[in-house]
Amino acid sequence: MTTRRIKTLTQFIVERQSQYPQAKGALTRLLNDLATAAKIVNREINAAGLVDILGYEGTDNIQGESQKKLDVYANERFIEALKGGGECCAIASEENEKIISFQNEFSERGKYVIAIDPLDGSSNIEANVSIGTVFSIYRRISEAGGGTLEDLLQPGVNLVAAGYIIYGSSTMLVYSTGKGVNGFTLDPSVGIFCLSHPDMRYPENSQIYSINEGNYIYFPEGIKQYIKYCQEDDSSTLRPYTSRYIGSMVADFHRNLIKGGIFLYPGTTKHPKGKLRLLYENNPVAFLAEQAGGKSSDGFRRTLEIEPKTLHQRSPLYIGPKAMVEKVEALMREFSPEFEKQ
Ligand code: AHM
Ligand code: MG
Repeated sequence: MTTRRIKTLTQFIVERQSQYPQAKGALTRLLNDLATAAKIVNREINAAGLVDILGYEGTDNIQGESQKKLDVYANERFIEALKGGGECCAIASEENEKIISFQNEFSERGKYVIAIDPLDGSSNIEANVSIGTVFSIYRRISEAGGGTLEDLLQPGVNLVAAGYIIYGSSTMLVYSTGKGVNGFTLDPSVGIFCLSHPDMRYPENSQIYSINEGNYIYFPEGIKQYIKYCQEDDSSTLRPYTSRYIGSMVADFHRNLIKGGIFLYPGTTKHPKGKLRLLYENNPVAFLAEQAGGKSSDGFRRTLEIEPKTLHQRSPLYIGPKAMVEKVEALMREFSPEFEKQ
């Protein structure tokens, strides 16, 4: 019987770091801080059915959406871990209107800032459906002290690393530092993330499309055309595609990365910029998609090149294998050019 050697997340990032003699281990520690918070959040999510933690917290987040207790809990755990870890000097979170700048004994040392959605897809919590945490890591551009808004309003092309944690039938941490995408599954018996999905790439033959078709009536004509395209019969291009939509962006993205598919959250006639937030939802997955051989776009522009103007700005998202995203872009240019200016 042969046994495969287990590689833990910590071993993996230390090994990677040793390839860069100038690296001082700050990013390694930062990723470890995120992994630690993820394990605590994971424990709470798993226990959510058992303890009285489900339900509305009673406060609204800055988007006017009701927060659930677990959103608040996850937000606190990630902030706490990052603040205590000392490598991060500011955080932008979906749950906080303004940035949280760390003015503490570490703020001189912290070289990085993080934009995070601590619990994405939270409307799925009560239904025991997969949810996630998604994060972007940038190098600070301000000189010293606590991080600033300017540090966080960087375009995705400046990302140093990005990733997500998916709390699903198993819990996984997937991340990239710009050298491919690697996935680690949490072994709950010992509380350690182990490398399970090395060098993740979109598969050759992709045939899934993921979109909330309930909003069809408000979609740009280009997207209506794309949905029609997905549903046509053409065996040479593996159509009709299969439709899959969880309603948790992290989980939809993760499934599509493994099985091959495009995720779409369009701008609509009611909300031309769509729903998802550029800094802590679109950019991190766009970074991962590109690292996995795919593409991400707002229909006209590469997601990572969009210049952020505000912390919580929204942007349409079309993300997946290159050919699929390019088909959407072609149809948007042909049928909905007015959305380029939105
Ligand atoms: P949230 O951050 O408030 O949880 O909202 C983001 C979520 C995404 O995970 C998901 O893709 C999308 O909202 C689903 O929206 P809709 O219900 O409009 O399809
Ligand atoms: Mg959220």
